[in-house]
Amino acid sequence: MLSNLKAQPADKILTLMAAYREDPRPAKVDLGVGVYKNAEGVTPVMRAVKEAERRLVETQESKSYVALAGDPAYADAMIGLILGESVARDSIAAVATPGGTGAVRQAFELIKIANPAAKVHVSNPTWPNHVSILKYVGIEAVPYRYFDTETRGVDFEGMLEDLGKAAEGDVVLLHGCCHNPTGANLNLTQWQKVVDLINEKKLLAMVDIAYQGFGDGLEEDAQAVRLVASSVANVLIAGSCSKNFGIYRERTGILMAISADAETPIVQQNLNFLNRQNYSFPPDHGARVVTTILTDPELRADWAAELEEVRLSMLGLREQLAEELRERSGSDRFGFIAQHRGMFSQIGTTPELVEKMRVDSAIYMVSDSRMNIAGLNDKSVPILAKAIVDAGV
Ligand code: PLP
Ligand code: TYF
Repeated sequence: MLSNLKAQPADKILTLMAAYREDPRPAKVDLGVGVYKNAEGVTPVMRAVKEAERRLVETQESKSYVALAGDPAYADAMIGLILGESVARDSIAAVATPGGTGAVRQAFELIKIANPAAKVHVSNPTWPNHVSILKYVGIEAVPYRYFDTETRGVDFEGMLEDLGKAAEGDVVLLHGCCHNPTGANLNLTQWQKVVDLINEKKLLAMVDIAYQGFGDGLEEDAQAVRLVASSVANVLIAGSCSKNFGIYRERTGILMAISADAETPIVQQNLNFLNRQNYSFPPDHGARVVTTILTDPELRADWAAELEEVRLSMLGLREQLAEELRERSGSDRFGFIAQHRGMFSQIGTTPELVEKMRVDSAIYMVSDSRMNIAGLNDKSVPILAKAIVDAGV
């Protein structure tokens, strides 16, 4: 029976990660998968995470099951981090999930239960997993215009025009900050216009926030999701701790649901049900580490300080690369790299030129021309700038 199986489509980001590993060239530059790396190319365990884990090892008395929704203290801490005081706690249903991906998956499943006819409108482009999970769950993904390949900013008029065609009850999937893969983001005035449209058309807003603290700062990056959460009737939020706590492999995420027209306990019960159907109790270790950090003022301050260093290092690399490209190309056409925020920038070139940079200069960028800024350092910035200009981007 298993002989019926056919090969499944591969993830282009993970495929690239494998190709990079196999490349013997010593000067190779990995700008593929979205993992933070410091100047030495290391993805460090954050100081506060180490300390929280040490405390956990010393004090944890049991590894028994916790609860289907995960530890309530984790939900409280994450709601505080993402939503601040923007929404009353008792109107939020929340469950711990295996990573932000687990939250995305269950959000789609909740949508399928609540409204099987709903379509999910996704930015063009978006994180490839959004599209593939939607397909797998059996929900139609409808792309809306987002990235302007001329300006490398947001095609905001196109976005509004496309979202204006959504039907009542449809879902608009938005990246809370640090858009993946483009790096181009809406400003708050634009967010307000999107919120107005969502309300006017009676749509559900789904916000995926996986990079809080990587853009303009922890609070700044949460402004959009807080605006949506406090002004749209039906909101789903998929949060991830993988990047901002650097705990990728611990699989730590959260799904929140806020509804003005449903009873929170019923929504909560559905979220718990989905956890039970999919994997029963969610992973606890990463969630407990995060809770320990967020609820201890000293650890929290240390974590926020280290995260700020990470953010500023990526901003510095953006500025350095934009400047290097300005000098080498003799034009300002790469200025957008310093305007983009988060881990990624899509430079907006063809898969052929991306491939050329890989073959000629051992530069590994995703075929859609997305590069992970954190994969750079002082030495590789000039190499990349030269490769970009030599390739004729
Ligand atoms: N959503 C987006 C847009 C992402 O880029 C990621 C990537 O890591 C995630 C969600 C979820 O990541 P994870 O499942 O590792 O927490
Ligand atoms: O976009 C990225 O690179 C990260 C990591 O299937 C990632 O979000 C990439 C692909 C994938 C899961 C995570």
